[in-house]
Formats: sequence, structure tokens, C-alpha cells
Amino acid sequence: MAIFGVGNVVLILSILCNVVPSLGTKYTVGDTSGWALSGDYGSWASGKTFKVGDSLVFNYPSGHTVDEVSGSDYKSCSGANSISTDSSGATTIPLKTAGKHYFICSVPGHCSGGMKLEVNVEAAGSSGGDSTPPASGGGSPSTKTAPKQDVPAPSSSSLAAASSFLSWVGVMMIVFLAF
Ligand SMILES: [Cu+2]
Repeated sequence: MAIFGVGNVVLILSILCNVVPSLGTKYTVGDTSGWALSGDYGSWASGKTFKVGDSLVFNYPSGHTVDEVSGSDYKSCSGANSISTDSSGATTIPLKTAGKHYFICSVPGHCSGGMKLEVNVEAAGSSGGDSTPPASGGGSPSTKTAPKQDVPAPSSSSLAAASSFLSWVGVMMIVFLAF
């Protein structure tokens, strides 16, 4: 019975591993370079699409901060009226609202030296494609093949990942039971 207990825990963990990342993407600011004076965060952010539900992860050594500021304070590199500030070395900022978000390091000289990040956050699902919403939900039998086209690609691919992972877990459980 203890074996099945372990199997259940593995099963639950595997489900969590597949479900949690689908809630939002975590972007590590500056990638491996982190949040640093040598960074170029304009180029880092360009080409990325941030959505509500995503998070920004700032990694930096001591001697820096992550302040969320207004657009005007971003331009003037002022951390005097910060919306939020953190200097823990590992700052995760959940992007909760659509629109522009501005981040600077409030240590004098660092923002003007390059430690400033502007991101444009889109509403969740706003760029998921041009799929038109179903015209009538009343169950009128209009066409034969219409309902299948409503399945969005990301969820089906994550389902595929989940099922392949679950089958791997199944193999592991068989190995467990065999020994
Ligand atoms: Cu700094």
C-alpha cells in the first residue's frame, strides 16, 4: 500500500508541474546577465510579449534595488515615489495589470547607467490569435465540423506534454512495483 501512496504523490506532483507553468510565463530579466549595470533592457524586452499573469524575475547581487515607478519617474530616473521597492537580490514582480510598467534601480547613477526596464503588458489572452468567438451557443446544428476549431493550440500542446509526462510516470510506477 505504501507503494501506491508514493505513486499518488508522484502523480499529483506531475499534474502540478504541468498545470502551474501554464498560469503565466516567468521572464528572467536580462536572462543570465541578470539585473546589472551592464544590461541593455530595451533590447531584452523587445520582441517579447508580456501578458497579465506573467512574472518578471530580477536577479542581482547586493547594492541594487528593483523599484516600480511611474512613467515620468522612469524618464527622470527618480526612485523617490516608488510604487514598490525591493533589494532582496531575487525580486519577482507579478504583472497584474495591463499597460506600461516601469522598473529602475534606485541607487544613484544606476538607472541612468542602464538599470531601467520598460515593459508593455497585454491583457491576458489578447494575442492568443484571431479566433472568432462562437456565433451561437444555443446548440443549433448548423455545420458538422465547426466545434473542433474552438480548441486553442497552447492548451492542446500542454495536454500533450501532460499526457507524455503522465505516461512516463506510469513507466516509473511499473519499475517501482517490479522491484
Ligand atoms: Cu543598481
